[in-house]
Amino acid sequence: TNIKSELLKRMSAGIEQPVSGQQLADEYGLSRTAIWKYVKELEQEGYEIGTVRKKGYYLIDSPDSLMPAAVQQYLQSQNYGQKIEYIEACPSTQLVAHVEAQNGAPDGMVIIANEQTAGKGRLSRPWSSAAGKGIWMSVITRPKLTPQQAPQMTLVAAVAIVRAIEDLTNLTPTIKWPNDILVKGRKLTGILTELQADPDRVKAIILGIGMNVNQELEDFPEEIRDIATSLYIEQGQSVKRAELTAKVLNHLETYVSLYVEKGFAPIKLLWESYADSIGKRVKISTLQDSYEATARGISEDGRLEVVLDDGTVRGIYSADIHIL
Ligand code: BTX
Repeated sequence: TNIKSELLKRMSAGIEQPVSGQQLADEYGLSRTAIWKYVKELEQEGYEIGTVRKKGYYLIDSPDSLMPAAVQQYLQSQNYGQKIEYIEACPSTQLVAHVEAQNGAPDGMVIIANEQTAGKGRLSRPWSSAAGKGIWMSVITRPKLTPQQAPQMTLVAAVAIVRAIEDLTNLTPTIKWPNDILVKGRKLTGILTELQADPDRVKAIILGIGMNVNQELEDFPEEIRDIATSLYIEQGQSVKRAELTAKVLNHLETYVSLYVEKGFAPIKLLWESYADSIGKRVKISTLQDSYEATARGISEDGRLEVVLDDGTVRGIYSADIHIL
């Protein structure tokens, strides 16, 4: 995989700078035939590869693949994404990630599926995860945090995802507390944060990230067509999922370390700069009740602060927010 992602990275320089199989073989202590086999594997995965006689290989076209090498060629991270388990289809990557985490998966290991047949949101709501159209992944993280600090990881992830979208598109997404990333008020991405912990120590935080990338409206189930959107719908142009995945992982690693080292304050600032509900009238629905208030900001520990009509301030740990 390592060599495949290196090959992809180098071959993307195009026909002007073909990659010499001999040189790569020498660098990695392999035979030229071994390199050639990797090239054949990539062709089988849908890559179109050209050869210049006596010079080497170059990339003509790449599929919209999420296979490990496709993602890893764009990584700049230490740990995040350095180990990827790719699954063609599964019920939910969260379930796989929980088992992997229990079995000792390293910090930053990623489970990616091309399709989820039972993708889930919060409170066991369904998450539509069409084949080949989005990024459905679970990132296993092992930050040094207390269980009380875990919910803020949702906000850390939201900032990382917005930055990645800004890197690759001209869109300006907003964040709706706690876990939605919206474009023009429609849901582009959802985050599901799950925890494995002792009473005083986080063992693993599993960040489930669902991003709508190349769907057309008809790819969504009818009941969410007026609330959901994708990057393709918003900008009329498709995005290579592998590159976006890598950008999310690069930013995520940076912001998680920032959070662990400097606390929530720097994340809070970034988060608030993307937030769309601050200062607005909102309806708050929890499992117990539902009421209206004005959103004021987020607290030092990531709760949403709202001002009730009688002037009292309340900090909310978890709820669904509807902007009125
Ligand atoms: P949520 O509870 O905030 O959002 C779920 C709600 O969003 C659904 O009830 C539905 O109305 C709407 N919805 C469903 N599918 C989509 C979609 N594709 N786009 C926009 N809106 C939708 C959000 O929960 C958290 C989602 C996390 C998904 C990831 S994917 C990888 C990982 N595996 C897994 O099973 N879940 C996570």
